[in-house]
Amino acid sequence: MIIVKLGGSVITKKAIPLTINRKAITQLATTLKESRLPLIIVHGAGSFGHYNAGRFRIDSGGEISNPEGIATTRESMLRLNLSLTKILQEFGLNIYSFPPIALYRDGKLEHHANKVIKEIMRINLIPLTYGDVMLGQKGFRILSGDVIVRDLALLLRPERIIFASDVDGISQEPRKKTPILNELDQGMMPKLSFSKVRNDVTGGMENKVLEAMRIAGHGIDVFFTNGLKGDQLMKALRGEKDGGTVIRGFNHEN
Ligand code: IP8
Repeated sequence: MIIVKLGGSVITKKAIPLTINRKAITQLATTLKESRLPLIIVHGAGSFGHYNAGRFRIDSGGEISNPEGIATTRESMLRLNLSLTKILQEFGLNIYSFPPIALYRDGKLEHHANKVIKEIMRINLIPLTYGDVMLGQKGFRILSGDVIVRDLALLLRPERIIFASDVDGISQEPRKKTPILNELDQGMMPKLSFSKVRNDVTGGMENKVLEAMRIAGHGIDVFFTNGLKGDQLMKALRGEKDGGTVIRGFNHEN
């Protein structure tokens, strides 16, 4: 099983509020279908959820109590999820979509998520969930798709994780356009710099890399790949060379 995070930077037009990137989703759908791999898909918020969360000054920092902000952000995530589900379905990917609240209780991924996901996959359906505004241990919070990916990875122990965004991988200094790293390890973390992202309430690439390091610490390989480039994404899905930047799993526990 492989967990794929489809970043908002791929599936939406970042600069245009509430607009999907149909061309990119179509391309993604083709590659995912061709891969014939058992997938779990998590998607991000892009110019839907991040746009509305920004508008209502909601961020991932703490409890959110603005009902209009919650309702509007959530509605935009449902819209994005439906558009994505429809296109993936048109390409023959049989999606079973659900909000993350179906798997969480008190802000923690429930053990029963294991059974739910495995039952969905047993009959070749593809589980699809997404970053959302969700009831946590104390009130509503933004739950990033990256955190869902980490939680699912630790529970389900997939073969590998793919973070697909609009860049080819991780570079040491993106502002200076230094080359993409083939591999990244813990020791290199302090040397990395991240460019500031506008309209992102969950921490952008920096947060993704931190979550990825945590996942890799459980012995699972994590790839950062370009979801806009079919060949690169396919290599990452297959765990091959040139699939972007890889963080190799360490401290194998099994
Ligand atoms: O784009 C954020 O999810 P992410 C979810 O995966 C919302 O970090 C609602 C902004």
